[in-house]
Amino acid sequence: MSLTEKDKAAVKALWAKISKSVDAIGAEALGRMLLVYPQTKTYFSHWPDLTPGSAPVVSHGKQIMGGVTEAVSKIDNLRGGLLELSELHAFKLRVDPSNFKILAQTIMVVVAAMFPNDFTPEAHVAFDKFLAAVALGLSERYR
Ligand code: HNI
Repeated sequence: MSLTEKDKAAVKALWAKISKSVDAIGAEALGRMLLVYPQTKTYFSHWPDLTPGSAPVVSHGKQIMGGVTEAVSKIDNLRGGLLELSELHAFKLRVDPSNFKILAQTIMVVVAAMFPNDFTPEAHVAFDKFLAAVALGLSERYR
């Protein structure tokens, strides 16, 4: 299920339209992840407030989307390009990789809700494949 050149072009085109809003997308997607899939809260129990819109959720949402932005720039080599982040999540943070799919899903929901006109079926399928490839890249160091 690797990304075709067409998929890559569609992801970059979508990104050009939404990238100015990545901080808001990240905050909303992370807030939704913690609310809708409360099992994910276990990794953030050291934060004072895990509710959507709280300061740590907003600031960490930015960080996560910084990682996704980096992934867009490394779209030709996601398995090699995300090794450091993978290492961090695998060995330091010990995040179960199944959670990457959960966050991918909430990111897509938020992009669809915020950018209904840009989130065409073609953009959707390409972005879904891209986020699955990011999840795979982030899982690389677990094996
Ligand atoms: Ni994730 C820290 C990127 C998914 C739990 N994460 C980061 C950082 C980046 C990042 C960047 C900051 C790194 C640093 O400090 O150097 N995370 C990403 C990306 C994805 C992702 C790109 C998926 C698209 N992380 C997840 C998921 C979980 C997660 C799904 C758990 C459910 N991440 C964490 C935790 C931290 C973290 C926990 C440390 C946060 C803190 O403040 O302690």
